[in-house]
Amino acid sequence: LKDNEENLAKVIDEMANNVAHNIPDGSIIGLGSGSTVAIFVLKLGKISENKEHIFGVIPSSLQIQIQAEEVGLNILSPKMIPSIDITIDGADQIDEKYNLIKGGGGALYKERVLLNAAKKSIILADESKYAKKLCKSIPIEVSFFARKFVLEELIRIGGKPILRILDKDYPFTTENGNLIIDTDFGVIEKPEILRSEIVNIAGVIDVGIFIDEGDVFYRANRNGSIQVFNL
Ligand code: A5P
Repeated sequence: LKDNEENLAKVIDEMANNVAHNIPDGSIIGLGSGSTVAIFVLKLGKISENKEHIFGVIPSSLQIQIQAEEVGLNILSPKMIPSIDITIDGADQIDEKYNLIKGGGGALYKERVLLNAAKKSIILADESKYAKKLCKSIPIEVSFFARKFVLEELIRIGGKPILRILDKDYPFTTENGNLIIDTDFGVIEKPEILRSEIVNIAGVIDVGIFIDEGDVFYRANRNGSIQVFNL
């Protein structure tokens, strides 16, 4: 099993490297969050080391901003968001229609903004993320004020909501100062409809179901292959 995981890690590394090398010089890049994007950031840092290649990046979280700063990337202000050329992001799950579950790290709100603003969005994931249908818990960002109301509404529409809690019972808070309610809906047959049902609950800031957000999907496989799906 360990060999298997090491193998997959190598393929993810290669995928991130390929994507980084294909980013045009001078691009303004939106950065999602998570471990896969962190590997991409490392590769981008390597490329820009020789100073011949300049990239500006706009991170979706402190997690990825710290990584980007470490490798010397040029961090741009959010006022540059309308000029993003490419956003690179990961995902928690991808269904066969390329709908996504995102928000495992709680960065869904800013990730959605960066994905929407970009001229082109690229999603990087390994084979474990790909599924026929979405079935993981959906991260839902809610205000503290509305949390109990939203929790009850989520139960009413058929979900099993759990407030995201850290060690020692501290609530997880997003960078926007909100809470996350992870909600299990079992196998999701109609992600678009479920998404709009949840978004319409007062107090919901954002929902980790992403429809039509990616243009290109990369898939790193254990057998060493890398697949690219252009939508
Ligand atoms: C962050 O909030 C999520 O949307 C990430 O895209 C997701 O958790 C992917 O992270 P990994 O690349 O670590 O799986």
